[in-house]
Amino acid sequence: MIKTDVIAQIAKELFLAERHKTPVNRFVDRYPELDEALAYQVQEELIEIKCKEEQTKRVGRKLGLTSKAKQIMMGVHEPSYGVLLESMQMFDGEPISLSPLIHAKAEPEIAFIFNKEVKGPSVSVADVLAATEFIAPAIEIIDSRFHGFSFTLADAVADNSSSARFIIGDRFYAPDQVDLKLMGMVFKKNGEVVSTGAGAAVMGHPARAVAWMANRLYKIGQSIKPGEVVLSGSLSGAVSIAPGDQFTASFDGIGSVEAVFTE
Ligand code: OOG
Ligand code: MG
Repeated sequence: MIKTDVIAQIAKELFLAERHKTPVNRFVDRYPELDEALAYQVQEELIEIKCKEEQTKRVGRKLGLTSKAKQIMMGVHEPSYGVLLESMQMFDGEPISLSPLIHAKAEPEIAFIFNKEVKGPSVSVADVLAATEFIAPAIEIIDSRFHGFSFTLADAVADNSSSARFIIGDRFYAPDQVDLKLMGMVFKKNGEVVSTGAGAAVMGHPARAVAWMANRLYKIGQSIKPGEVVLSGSLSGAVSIAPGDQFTASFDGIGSVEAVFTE
């Protein structure tokens, strides 16, 4: 099969897997040519389809697999990134329906909101912070379109890094108000602590993950744009969700964000 056909085929299958809530098998076995570079092209195609079919638009990006906890959990050794769409955004405390999702999991994350462009090739932690207008607590809801969350890095990249929904806390903070590296985090499910962590769990500093992505985006002629939001990746392992569950991610100095789930 020629490359453009492979890209179109995988993107279509992933789109339909999400729409019909029918998970698929990983693609690397069927398409050995699916490497990371090709997978990012599939992701672009998938986002194009979703924007058109769901009448939505891009609002930012997400990092994935930036913490050791997540890399060990998923058996990969490198981060990934994906696109956040307006249709994925939910509000703090707003009930989130699980019915469109296959096997959703929740992750505590730190969100960055930019008011300047962040463009590679040599973006540093300081550059990211200088372009950040606000940071805020966030919860990401991931949902792999692969059976049992079983995938290689390339598969997950094609699947837009398992993006499904995200919630950003209502209160925004200037990035210099806190030490993002040392910032403590407590993640609770139904009032019980399910994980704890610090900002440094994300590649030593959450802004380092964002810098990594900006430098990767540069290689394909892209950048983080002013106004975009970036989720810097989970500080701990992802936690399964059932209807009725309530999650709170609390961060030292920037408050908390809540996610509640219904059928
Ligand atoms: C990939 C996405 C991981 C994170 O924050 O690490 C991710 C996955 O584990 O399905 O969003
Ligand atoms: Mg995440």
